[in-house]
Amino acid sequence: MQPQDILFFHITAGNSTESSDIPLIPIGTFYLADYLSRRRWKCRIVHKRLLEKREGQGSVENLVAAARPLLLGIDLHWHYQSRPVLEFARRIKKRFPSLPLVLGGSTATFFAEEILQTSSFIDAVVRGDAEAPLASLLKAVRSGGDWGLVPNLVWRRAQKVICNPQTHVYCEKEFAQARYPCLDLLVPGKEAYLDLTARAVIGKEGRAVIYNPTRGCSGSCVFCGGSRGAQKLLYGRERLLVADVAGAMRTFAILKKEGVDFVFFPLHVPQTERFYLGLFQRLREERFGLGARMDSYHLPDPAFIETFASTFKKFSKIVLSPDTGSDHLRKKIRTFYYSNETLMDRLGVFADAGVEVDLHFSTGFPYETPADFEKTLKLICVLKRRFPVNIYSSSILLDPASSMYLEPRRYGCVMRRRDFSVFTSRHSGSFPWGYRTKSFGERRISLMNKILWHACRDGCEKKSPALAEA
Ligand code: B12
Ligand code: SF4
Repeated sequence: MQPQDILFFHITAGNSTESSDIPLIPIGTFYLADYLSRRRWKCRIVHKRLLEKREGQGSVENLVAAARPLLLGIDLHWHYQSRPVLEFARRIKKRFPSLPLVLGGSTATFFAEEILQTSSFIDAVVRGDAEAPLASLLKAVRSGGDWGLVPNLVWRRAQKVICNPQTHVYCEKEFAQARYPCLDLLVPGKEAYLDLTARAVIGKEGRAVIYNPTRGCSGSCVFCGGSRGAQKLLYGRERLLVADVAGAMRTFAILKKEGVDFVFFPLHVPQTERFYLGLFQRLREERFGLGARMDSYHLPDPAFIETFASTFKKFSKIVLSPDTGSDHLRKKIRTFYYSNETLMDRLGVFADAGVEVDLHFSTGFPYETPADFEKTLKLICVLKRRFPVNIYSSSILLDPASSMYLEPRRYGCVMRRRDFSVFTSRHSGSFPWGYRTKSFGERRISLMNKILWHACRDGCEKKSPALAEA
């Protein structure tokens, strides 16, 4: 490895491609690497697990020693990574004591001061968007300049934690100039990462990439750490940024060159539908012939579904998250409401258009009662009988910065603890919920998750062993 100015490291929470093991690098890390490269800073993005799998124990230390970077950046975006990220940072600091370590991402942002207070081996955290702050920090490290002038930085001077003002917020102009994704910067190489992404988002081999044309969200789902309120708190973002189609086509030209055959798009909010319709038209005109998966938090309308079907290859899919089978509860806990009846009508449209659908349900929501949980199980049963859909359960683990985390009492919830140790403790794996609701304690929520998992797999065909236990 040639000398580098900054190495970005991604640390997974486990070894599988399950989303809770955080196999994927935040897409923002690619934007950071692109931003810095265009300003002539040399950087690489290292996927630690893939590197060690290919080159064995000690390869990380060898790589850092060869690259001799000015700075080492570690993403701590998903709270599930908290413990492994801290363990990794401690290990690197021990071996390279004079190398400054900087963290960033949603979770690091939320707990920035606490991380600096409790982990002496971390030198700084960048809060929120990190493009300009990292460029400014690199300059300060290289010239021995004052870290006090770096925007968004939380750092330590003589044992004291200092929070510089959070003045940098990513803007439309920067978005329009970005060249995403910079796959050539990946270590141990893009092939392994494209394949890992395919396994994580479609569950099979391929060359897949995630493309998000937005920053921010206009929704306010109570359990979500990426909602409008969380965006304001963590990133200082006042509104949703949406890319333009011309900029997006620059990304798709890169994907074509790289032989990418599958793209994952988030479609959380309805405001992005217009952008996507424009993009799909260009992809059709230029005969891209891609497969696609799209995760949607609202219910796309019939015209959108038809357009999706005519743009992407067969077996492309849309993933919906009705979350609960109770209309009443759905209305209370999330934005972009639709009823069970509308959902079932729309599933007919999906089936007619030949678009595959995955549905995700969960439990342990504030306000949820045993009757609501029953409705979820019943709806799953009906859906499995009537529609050719795949149904999955996903646990809601309390996101820091979600409104449920910030104001538990407002939602009738009680938090076990509210500090960073909730996410770094040894027990966080076995009892990760960390809260109780008015109707359910942690054990009950854990049990309901098991029942839900069985219902999603077996429908009404089999009685869940967990249900018998209950
Ligand atoms: C698109 C998306 C996905 C995509 C793409 C993920 C990816 N690879 O980035 C998919 C569907 C794969 C996904 C999966 C998951 N996601 Co998701 N996802 C989102 C969503 C909708 C948008 C994120 C985004 O694109 N942001 C824009 C990019 C450009 O910003 P960024 O990546 O954050 O990067 C910026 C900063 O974080 C920082 N930064 C990033 N890296 C680094 C590194 C350093 C060193 C520094 C200093 C700074 C820094 O600077 C960047 C640029 O300014 C958000 C909700 C939201 N509206 O934000 C949820 C969200 C981020 N996901 C979440 C979760 C929980 C998950 C999953 C664990 C499971 C799940 N519920 O789906 C998995 C984990 C998958 C994995 N890592 O392997 C939570 C995170 C809560 C938390 N704090 O832990 C969120 C907030 C909401 C939610 N509940 O879904 N997700
Ligand atoms: S879950 Fe809701 S609040 Fe969170 S990103 Fe999706 S639409 Fe926005």
